[in-house]
Amino acid sequence: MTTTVERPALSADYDVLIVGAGFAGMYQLYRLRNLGVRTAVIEAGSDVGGTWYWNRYPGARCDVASLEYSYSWSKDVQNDWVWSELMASQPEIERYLQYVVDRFDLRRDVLFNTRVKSAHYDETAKGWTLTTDRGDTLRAPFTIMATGCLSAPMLPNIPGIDSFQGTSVQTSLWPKEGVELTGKRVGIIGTGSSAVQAIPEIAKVAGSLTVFQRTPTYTWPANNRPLTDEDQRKVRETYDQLRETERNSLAGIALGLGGALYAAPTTKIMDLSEEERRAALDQHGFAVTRMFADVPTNMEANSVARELYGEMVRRVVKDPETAASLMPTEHPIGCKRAVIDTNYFGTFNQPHVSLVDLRKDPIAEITPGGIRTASREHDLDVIIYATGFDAMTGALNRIDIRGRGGERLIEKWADGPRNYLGLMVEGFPNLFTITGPGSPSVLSNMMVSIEQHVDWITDCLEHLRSHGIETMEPELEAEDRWVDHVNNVASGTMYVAPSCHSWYLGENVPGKVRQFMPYIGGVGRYRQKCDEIAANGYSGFVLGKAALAAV
Ligand code: NA7
Repeated sequence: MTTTVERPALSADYDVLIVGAGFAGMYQLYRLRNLGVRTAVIEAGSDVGGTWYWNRYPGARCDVASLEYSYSWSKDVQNDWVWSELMASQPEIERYLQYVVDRFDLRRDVLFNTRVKSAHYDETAKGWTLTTDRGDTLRAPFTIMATGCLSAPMLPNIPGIDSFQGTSVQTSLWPKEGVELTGKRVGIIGTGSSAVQAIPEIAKVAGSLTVFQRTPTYTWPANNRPLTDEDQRKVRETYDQLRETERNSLAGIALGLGGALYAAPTTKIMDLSEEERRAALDQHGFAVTRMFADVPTNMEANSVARELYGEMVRRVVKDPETAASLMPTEHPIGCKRAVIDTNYFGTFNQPHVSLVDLRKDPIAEITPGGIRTASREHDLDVIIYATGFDAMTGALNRIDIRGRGGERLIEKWADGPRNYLGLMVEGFPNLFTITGPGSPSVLSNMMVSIEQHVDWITDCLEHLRSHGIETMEPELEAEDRWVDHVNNVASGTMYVAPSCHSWYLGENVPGKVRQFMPYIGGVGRYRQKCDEIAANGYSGFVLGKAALAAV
């Protein structure tokens, strides 16, 4: 159920402002309301959902099992909500959040259809002033950015992009009313996760589908399926234990319901003979390239896995030229975020689906009638841009955020994001970032990381209140140490291999400095560090008036 809400009247007395009404913003609101903290949430969309509000393209689906990609903080919700599939689709996830929000009456504190334009720290008032595109000015001592990691959509800079006379649409800004694709000549630019999910679904209805691919993608079968009563019963019996395992795990995932995709490998591909590798390929298909411990760490093992992957692509895709184009050759397995799919490669066997390999035949321009590549014009009715996001920092940098002395966050982060624990930035007191760069965030089950951050921030705010502390920000040294630590744990992994270019490294955004942004140390280890720091009286942070005056 989606309830239309009146815009709540603004107050002059907020304690905390939250930006974003996705899963993070809604749980944060719930926690703060229970503490009696006066809170408003500002949200650009017309309803809750965040990522799951904006990304409603055909085939949009979560890649973590629904029984795990769900709130753990309400036993009632956990017991009452029944997921229909192993991995939930966007409509189901959106319905779930709406159900939670209705159940706890959370909408009444949200200003929908309102985008935050600026957030400035006022040193005299010791608080934040936010302005919006609706002309609002809101003030509060604390601001929490729940703005998401993949929420600043990117449009490519292609000549003629505005000249197209047909329908142009971005997967990340898919209209609620849908897009008419039936029988149409559809072109899609991009082959990242969004496109890989959308392509098989669009092919079911489009008259023709042309995929414009710059970089081929490693993708693994999702093996999605309806959840059985037995699945549900098993998980419900041990839910508490399961959630605890998630919290102390590497990626916030405990069940491994996705099969080999989520199992922690122990054996090494380099220990297998050629015959054994082939046998494994015959038995497990694409999954074989995710089943060995040395593939993510050893380039030779990675090359072996890539050969097997190529063999699988050739087995599925009938046209040899298309198969060759679909096989990633330039980057190792494990460099980019793992994509999962349902019949992605098989879709290219359909006669009305074609692939344009932009490495051989680059886009020259968008024309009124379609897309012109170096070799020819492709006439289209619809162009879909599945061209990604300015990840992790984009949503923050698109707001004019200024801290002490008017310092701009975008300038502080000109050489890459710097913060402490991914939670707070030196020079920007009383500003929290949920799942910010430098935290496990996109390398984990987001729900686990969101809950951990919200709980930590809420405990922190309680601590500040009960100790009469007005301001909090990281020490510069603590921030520097954390940034070094984040970089050190990533070094030596495929994520930062010289041949790897990914949105984790910010390399999809022109001018963005190459820096591995998420924390790869694991959610369990990270939680432990955050808890230790809190238990030590928030070591590494400067607390209170007197200390700040000396900064
Ligand atoms: P991604 O994974 O960043 O994919 C974007 C795709 O768009 C990728 O294939 C890009 O190719 C392509 N792209 C971007 N600009 C262009 C231009 N100018 N020409 C051609 N192709 C272009 O974004 P997604 O939305 O698919 O997925 C993001 C995350 O969301 C995903 O990892 C999940 O966590 C959920 P490139 O690789 O840059 O050559």
